[in-house]
Amino acid sequence: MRLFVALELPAGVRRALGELVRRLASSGADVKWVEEENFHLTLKFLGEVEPARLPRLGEALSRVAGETAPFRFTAAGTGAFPSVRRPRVIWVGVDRGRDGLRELAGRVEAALAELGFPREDRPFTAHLTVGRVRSPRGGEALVGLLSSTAFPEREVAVEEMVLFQSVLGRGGPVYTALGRYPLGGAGGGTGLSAPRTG
Ligand code: 2AM
Repeated sequence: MRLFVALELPAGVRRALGELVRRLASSGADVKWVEEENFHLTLKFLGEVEPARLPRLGEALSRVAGETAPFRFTAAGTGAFPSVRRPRVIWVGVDRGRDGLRELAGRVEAALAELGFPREDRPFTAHLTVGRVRSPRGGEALVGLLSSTAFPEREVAVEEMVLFQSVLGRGGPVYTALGRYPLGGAGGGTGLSAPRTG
């Protein structure tokens, strides 16, 4: 199963990201834009995972979430990796709350490293991916729009982490929440790590 750990975004923020995508897409550039229901903030990409590892994975995520107090971040501004002039991944950035996100991602990484999941070789940079460039076609118009299009600040309350399964298909990926892990010790999470009995 192809898995990743992420934060969901409220519908209002996803709508605002969808509007941004419509504006950027008017460039006609060859970009695979993220569907409105799919916007999220990735904390850790796991890749292919044996289903037998799910219970321990759920326990680890539940523990990390329980040890982390809820916090807020703001999404603001647009940018691209590796740079706005040579965009490959187009994103909306994080302004306030960046440290909290980095810390949470670091705890997830450390807990999963104990279970044998490899660490990232790149440092964590909080971002909300809105599109992935497929070819250079229309790139100039896109670069122009990227530098002139703002994404006004939006606040997001982080109250739970979500373990998602990603199924890749012709129409794009379909993400399904396998487990939800409330922050701040509000319980053992739902889904994979339902409270144990006995
Ligand atoms: P992103 O964080 O830049 O959006 C599901 O595929 C999520 O995991 C995506 O949001 C994606 O990038 C993130 N991700 C991180 N590393 C990945 C990789 N090597 N392959 C696919 N997705 C990856």
